[in-house]
Amino acid sequence: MPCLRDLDKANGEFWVSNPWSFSASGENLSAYERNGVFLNDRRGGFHNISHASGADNPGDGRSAVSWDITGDGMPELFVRQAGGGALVIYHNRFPRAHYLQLSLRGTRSNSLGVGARVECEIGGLVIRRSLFPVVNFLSQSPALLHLGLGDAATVDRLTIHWPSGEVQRFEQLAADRHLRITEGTGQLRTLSARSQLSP
Ligand SMILES: [Ca+2]
Repeated sequence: MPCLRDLDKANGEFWVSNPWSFSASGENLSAYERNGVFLNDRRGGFHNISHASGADNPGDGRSAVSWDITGDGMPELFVRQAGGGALVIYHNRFPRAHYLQLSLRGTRSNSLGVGARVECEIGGLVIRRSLFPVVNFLSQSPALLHLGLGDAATVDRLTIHWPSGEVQRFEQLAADRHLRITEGTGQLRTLSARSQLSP
């Protein structure tokens, strides 16, 4: 397909007939703008930790999702870039914190519990999450919740508000495991626990 007009190369315009060849041709839609990573300071603000994270590469980032593939309770970051190229996986090397992973199994609600609201109480702090698997360009996170608990090794109270309207509560749950909770049964099943062998 031909270029429709003259290019203003002085202002950075360029043309490629096949956008999927960007990485091979060395072109970049975002003018090599570096990816950004921001850390929630829990006081309503964010710290720019892009450089310190190591994830500030200049690729044409199009999607970012996370999941813990090393089994240590610390989610990895997956970044996919336009024009093909490598799927970049950033290993999470932040200091270890306690966590709880939740899989929901609906009976009256949908089978994966999508749309459920979860409240997790630890030491007077309430963490609120909704189960909506993150969907980016050609990517999606698992239909699970990952709750970072900081220094708390126990969850004081966990409340599940199912899409059906049912509410379940659990008290004094040990952290650092992946739980499956089934709607309406009060059933908790530990699917996995933090691996002692993972780096
Ligand atoms: Ca990990």
